[in-house]
Amino acid sequence: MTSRSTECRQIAAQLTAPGKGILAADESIATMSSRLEQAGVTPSADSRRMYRELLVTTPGLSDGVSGIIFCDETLGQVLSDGRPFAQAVRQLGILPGIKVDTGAKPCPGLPGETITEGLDGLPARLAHYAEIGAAFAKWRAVFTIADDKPSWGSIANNANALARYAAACQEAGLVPIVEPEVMMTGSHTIQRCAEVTASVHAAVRQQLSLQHVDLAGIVLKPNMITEGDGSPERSTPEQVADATVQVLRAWPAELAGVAFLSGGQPPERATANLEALQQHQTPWPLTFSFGRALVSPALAAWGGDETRYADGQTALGVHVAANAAAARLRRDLQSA
Ligand code: 5MM
Repeated sequence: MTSRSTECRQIAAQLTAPGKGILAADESIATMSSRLEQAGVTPSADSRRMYRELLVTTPGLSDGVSGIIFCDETLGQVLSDGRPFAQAVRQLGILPGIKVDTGAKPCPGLPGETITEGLDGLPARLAHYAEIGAAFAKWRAVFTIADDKPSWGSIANNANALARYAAACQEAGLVPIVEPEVMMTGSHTIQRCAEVTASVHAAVRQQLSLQHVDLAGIVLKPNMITEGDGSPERSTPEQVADATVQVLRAWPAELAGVAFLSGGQPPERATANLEALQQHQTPWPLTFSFGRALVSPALAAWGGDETRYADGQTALGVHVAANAAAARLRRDLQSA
């Protein structure tokens, strides 16, 4: 094993350490600007920087957060005290990560489906991010469920890109977070979500193997298995956990860990599902890599008002603590 593989394995284990999870604060400029605008904040490079500073300076953040995913803009910015974001979070004992895909773009030949781009020039970009302090990276592939979707073409294209990204990351000494997201959008059943997610994961596993990616040096970031957000059903946390673990069981034991995305679930539902997941014995740790389920309450509580800065941080702290407690349940159960 090379020293880079050993390093990747150590970082992946650190990211999924017991009782800790990942904060996804890597919204693209367009997404972040529109979320700030909805919260009443004028979007600009500085308001995005201020908002990310609010997040990373939340008291006690490192008690429940092992890593934070940033976007390129934030990694090039500094806190009010002049420290670059990567340096500031490392000083807290939190690993900085970087979203390296350049977004899900319409896929020629597959109307209504996307291919996540960003492979061109990736090794040079990864080397730069490693040099400025990043420890891990993230790439998100997006799959939408409809009667005829996702197509096999979309699954094959995106699985191949995810695996090529993962291999490039490990060569650069960065841990790849591999995120195949089957969207909650739609009126599909929980069974259909399970079938689609299982097919996507099978293709991703095959491509990771073809690209010689070391599974002990990656973190898988999947969706939980739920019905669509337009479905009249509402599965219980136990049903979600059962269905999710059943799909995940196809992953080998050497996988370093699983850190779920929240996918637009209300924060309390995402946390309840994470709690229920801990009741299952699995060979890999199960934790969170939530974006909206952690930051939406903080953004709403702050709203760009400096007198409510502490309210934003309190809201983030409360949600981090709840999810870290959920992720810690598993160890408590095992030692009981
Ligand atoms: C934070 O949002 C991430 C970036 O999204 P865009 O590039 O589309 O702006 C996103 O990849 C996020 O990390 C995952 O979707 C998980 O976030 P949620 O909110 O689903 O937990």
